[in-house]
Amino acid sequence: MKKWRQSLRLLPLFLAALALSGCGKEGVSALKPEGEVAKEQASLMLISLLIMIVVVLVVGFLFTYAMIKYRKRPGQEDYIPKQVEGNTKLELTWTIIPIILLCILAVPTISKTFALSDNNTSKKSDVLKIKVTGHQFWWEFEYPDQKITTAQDLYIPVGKKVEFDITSKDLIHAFWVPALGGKQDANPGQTNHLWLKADKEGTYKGRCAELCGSSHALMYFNVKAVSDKEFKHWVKDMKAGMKSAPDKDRVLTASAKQGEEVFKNNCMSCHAVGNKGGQIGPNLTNFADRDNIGGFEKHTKSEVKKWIKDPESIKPGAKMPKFGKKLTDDQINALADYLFTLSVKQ
Ligand code: HEC
Ligand SMILES: [Cu+2]
Repeated sequence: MKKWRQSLRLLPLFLAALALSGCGKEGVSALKPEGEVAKEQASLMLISLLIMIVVVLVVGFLFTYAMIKYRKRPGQEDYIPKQVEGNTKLELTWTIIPIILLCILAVPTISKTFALSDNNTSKKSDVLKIKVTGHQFWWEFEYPDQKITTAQDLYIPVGKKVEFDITSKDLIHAFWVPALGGKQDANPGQTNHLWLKADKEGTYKGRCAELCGSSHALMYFNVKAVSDKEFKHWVKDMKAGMKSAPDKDRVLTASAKQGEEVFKNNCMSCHAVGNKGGQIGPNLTNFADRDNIGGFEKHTKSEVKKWIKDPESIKPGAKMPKFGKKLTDDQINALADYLFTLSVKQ
């Protein structure tokens, strides 16, 4: 019985460990840094954590010592230890020590805060510029020098400094890629700066870090860090895709062809494929190459059909109308077939 109770006491610890390991798995963890900025930020967290641990230990020790040493003992109920209020030495000690600790914290924190948000220190040819725009509830990525626009999946080359100019179309969002660093507010009518660098190839989850409405918690995006060669390839493919899509050189099945027509008539007011179409929704030029729908949902035809019929069944509050009543199942099947031809991979 006693043993059982003892193990029950470990339950909160076990649950906490489980929850934390869950964070890591999603790829949303600032404690597993994979780039220069995230590493610097993690080291700042470590410094403050170490200082706090030392303070807690010292104060805890003194507190316990005083409690035991000056506890009420039988026969000494009226004993009052020597009173030391106004002791200059003690007052100075516990004023100066925290000041020193705060200085140890402040110097690296302030200098790194400036260094990590400075976008204009490197040679222009050494950096990649990306304009990020937050929308309810998705992310738009523009590569001004490459003349590419995409959404949801952000491609960056490994080892290169990527400078972000961050803004918003509607209300305040915040751009955050925990494993690479951040975060930075995305405010309408204003541009904020942040740079990141990925050390390793891989896909890192990004997300919105500012409560912005019903699907704030689903405002994910994927950062795909690829080799420099692969990145150049992607830029070339994307540029070609931006120019020729939607109708050139694409061999489509009958169903995808029908889907293309339905798309032109119903969707292009909001969605661009290539550089033709509206800018209200995500650019879909490379939709078939994405990892997710809406940044988080499984990227399958059946999910896309569900999305077209009723986007809010997947992402509550999504600013895309339902097409479940307007279009027939046949048309929606055709649309899904068409959307899955939208790849720039050669
Ligand atoms: C009124 C504008 C509007 C119209 C019309 C519209 N959409 Fe959308 N669509 C959006 C917005 C906004 C989003 C982003 C929603 C989000 O993720 O929060 C979106 C997202 C999508 C996505 C997910 C993209 C991604 O990469 O995650 C797909 C696929 C899509 N729309 C397909 C369509 C199709 C097919 C049609 C036509 C039947 C259509 N849309 C019509 C506004 C529109
Ligand atoms: Cu947001």
